Amino acid sequence: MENYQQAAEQFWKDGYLILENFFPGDVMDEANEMILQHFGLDPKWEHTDEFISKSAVEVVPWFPYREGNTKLDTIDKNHGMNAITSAILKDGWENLYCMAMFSKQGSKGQAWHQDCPPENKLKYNLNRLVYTHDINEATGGEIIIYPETHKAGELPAGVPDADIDGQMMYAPKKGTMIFLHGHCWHRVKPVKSVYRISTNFRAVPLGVPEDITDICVYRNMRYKFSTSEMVETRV
Ligand SMILES: O=C(O)CCC(=O)C(=O)O
Ligand SMILES: [Fe+2]
Repeated sequence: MENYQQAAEQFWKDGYLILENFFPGDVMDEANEMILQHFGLDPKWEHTDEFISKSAVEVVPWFPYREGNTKLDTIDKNHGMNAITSAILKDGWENLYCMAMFSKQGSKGQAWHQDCPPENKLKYNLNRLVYTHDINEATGGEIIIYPETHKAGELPAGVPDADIDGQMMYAPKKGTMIFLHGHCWHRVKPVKSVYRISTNFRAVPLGVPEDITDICVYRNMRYKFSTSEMVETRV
């Protein structure tokens, strides 16, 4: 997309922006293969059993750069992706981390959440999600987003993965890129295919602390990943 300004306006209106065919197929295939080799088809859960059962989140994260693996640089340094990021985060931004996510067949996906607490509107993460393989009705694992909720405050308490009127469902194809505000309510549908991979090149506006995504807001709790504890129960 040449018109970065228009892209940024769309993002700030909706809380997200979906760009299809953003990355070439061969770049996606190579990235997907590399990530799949890391995980295999049956990786161990990273999180505690309590978290998995309570949160209705079944996803295993991997941070390749923390291991000195720079094989995703073609994506990380993509000019268009970073130019749109600069248009969205006008006052400057920096990379937070790159996180590949794996969900195995039959897993629940991810329940409704906000990636970080919404109380301070200036403190948030920007998800830059890249899909390295097709997601469709057969594979499951669609992403559901509730438009404009980056301005709506806290995700209401309730059933963790129940439909909410007004939600929008998307099945990103290989090469799709989604910019998504961390306060915007979102979830991932259960996975029917052999695996589901997505990769998040997370960024933050300048001045946002690097532990911004440590506490995640679900409909039934707030969870702190660094200490593996439920810091709030919600009813
Ligand atoms: O994998 C996806 O489609 C969304 C993952 C997600 O919720 C996130 O990275 O914050
Ligand atoms: Fe998320």
